[in-house]
Amino acid sequence: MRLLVCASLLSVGVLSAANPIIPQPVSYQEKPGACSIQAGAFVYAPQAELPSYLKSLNEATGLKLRMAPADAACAIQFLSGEMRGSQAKGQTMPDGAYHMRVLPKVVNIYADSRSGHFYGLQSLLQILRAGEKNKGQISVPCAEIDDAPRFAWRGFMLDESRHFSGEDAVKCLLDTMAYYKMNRFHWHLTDSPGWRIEIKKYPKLTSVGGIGNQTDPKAPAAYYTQDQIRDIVAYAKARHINVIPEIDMPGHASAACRAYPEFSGGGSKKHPDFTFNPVDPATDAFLNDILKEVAGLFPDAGVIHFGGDEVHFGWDQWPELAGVKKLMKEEGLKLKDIETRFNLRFAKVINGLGFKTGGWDEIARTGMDPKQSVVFWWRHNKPKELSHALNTGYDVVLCPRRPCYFDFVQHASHKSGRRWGGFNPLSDTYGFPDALKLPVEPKGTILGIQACLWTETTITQERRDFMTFPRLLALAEAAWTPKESKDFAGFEKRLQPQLPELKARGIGYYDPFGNSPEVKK
Ligand code: TNX
Repeated sequence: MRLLVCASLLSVGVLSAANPIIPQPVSYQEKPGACSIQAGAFVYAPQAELPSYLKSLNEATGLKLRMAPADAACAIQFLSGEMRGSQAKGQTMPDGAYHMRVLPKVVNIYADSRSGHFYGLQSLLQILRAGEKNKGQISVPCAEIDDAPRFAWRGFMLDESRHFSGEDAVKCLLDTMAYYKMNRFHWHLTDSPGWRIEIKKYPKLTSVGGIGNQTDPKAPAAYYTQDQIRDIVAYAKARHINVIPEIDMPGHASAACRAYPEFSGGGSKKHPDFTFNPVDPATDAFLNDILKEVAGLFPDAGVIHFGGDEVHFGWDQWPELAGVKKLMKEEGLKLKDIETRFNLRFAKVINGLGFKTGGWDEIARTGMDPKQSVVFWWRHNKPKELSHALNTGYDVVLCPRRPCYFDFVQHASHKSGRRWGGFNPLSDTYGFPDALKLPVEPKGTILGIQACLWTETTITQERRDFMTFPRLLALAEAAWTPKESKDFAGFEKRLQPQLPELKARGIGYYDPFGNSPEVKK
């Protein structure tokens, strides 16, 4: 069905260029001639990868490709970088990089990393899907492709607290991210409306804290069990995606405080019980226990994100807490200092568990150890916070509300979703971060870019898809493709045939080329 749709698009000439790949490779050179892959042809790949590669290739082509017996002539080969010949010059190809030659009789994919072969495979899947299908074979144009990622961090954040997506939707998302070479899934698992991760030591976090969401405070408890979390982390890992958990503190904590009121630091009128108690040893012990379980569930995450955002929304009652009162009086501390002390303590806890501490850009002002932290710059209206973080030596993930927040509307006619002096059309997401002004010699590194789907206004999966796609493909290309190879008009051309593919995978989207009605809820 999927292939038929692509083939019919080809025949009406929508695909004007031979290169169908998203994200756009560093270089794609079409060569004379074509390569035909026959049904039942052989594939060579490192043994550990072969079964999953064959599965993906056969799902995409229906050609029943097979494992190659020794010395058989193969139609598709995954080889080491040095085998690409004289240009290799004994140099190891960097992580994620691959080189592909589509020759008349064989497709060779060279890489020196597992991720490089995996990304070469994704490109080949897209090439084959766009190829001409004819009587048990698929014909594709000969080509030479050189490719490597622009940024190491190509991320997407999903807010599961405001509205819960669930296991199937997350796996579908991971499949799609991998297909477009994205590699970081930032999982916002806790926030005020609901706590979504099982913690064995504190079962009420999910049995009580898991109840409710942004639109229905009585919605039945929804959360991931630890088995489900492990399963999803492994699923992501098989697709070269690293899952970064976020446990938001000391703000955005109402769900946890509903379950265990003894650890609440109070809130404000608008945000009741918004904070954890920032000065109570029992609350510290509670959060320590939680982080320890989280660390065990995400052994390869590298980063545990502890939020740290918008605490002032809900610290109105802090001065009434005995411990805070004392510190304010005896040491002259302000609420901001109390918050900073809390952050420094928990950054150390996370580092002690063997992870870097991730936090929203507020944390760059707390004096946390730059070598042990990752700052997520989100306040697009505060470019100084970005410069400050980079000049102080923090590594930064760029995810400014504009143009990276997918809860913002994407078309002028759309009514549902955020705007803030504008909105986030496809072209803005695509163009990011090329026009961003950056410090000249920053001490810290820009790790990459990330889109964030906050789900206050996305009640259904249909609407979450509508807000995510096809902007995620634009983000994927912005994160992968070097500035010099980016071209929005070319992207739009390559995007068109991807839309029916998304549909065939059961994924909804906003159609920027047609008149798709807005999905409002
Ligand atoms: C700000 S981004 C938040 C989120 C909201 C989002 C809505 C951030 C660190 N905090 O809690 O969901 O805006 O756009």
